[in-house]
Amino acid sequence: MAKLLLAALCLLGAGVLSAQDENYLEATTQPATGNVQQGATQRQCLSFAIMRLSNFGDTFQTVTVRNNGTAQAADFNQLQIWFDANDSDTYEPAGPDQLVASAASSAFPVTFPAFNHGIAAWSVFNYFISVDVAATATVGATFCWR
Ligand SMILES: [Ca+2]
Repeated sequence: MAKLLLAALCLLGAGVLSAQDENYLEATTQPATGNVQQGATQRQCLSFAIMRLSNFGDTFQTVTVRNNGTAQAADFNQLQIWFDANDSDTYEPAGPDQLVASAASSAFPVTFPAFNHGIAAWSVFNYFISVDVAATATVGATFCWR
């Protein structure tokens, strides 16, 4: 009976491996702490990667951003998601990195409107999130992204 159970577990394990179809969020990172001028646009504030473990592609469709700092909706105009199109791990909004979606300012957490960005099979796609700081942002307000 023990041998039969072991064989059954091995088959179950093989089945799980062959049916692998998952996405993983790799560690998020923030730029070094520093000051940002009022009215600054497209300032990188967060980066993350999605690792796709599957023989099939998938579609990335939403992001929700939280702020553990003191900045409020009036302190920024919009957030944007950028795809690291040249896989350089460097934020290059002037090109070749590509704008994926924009979210207008609102109270945190900010959820981006639905978008569709294809992720290839067996890949790691890097993304950046940028902020447009309001010209009238509160001096001393902080962004601490999650
Ligand atoms: Ca890049």
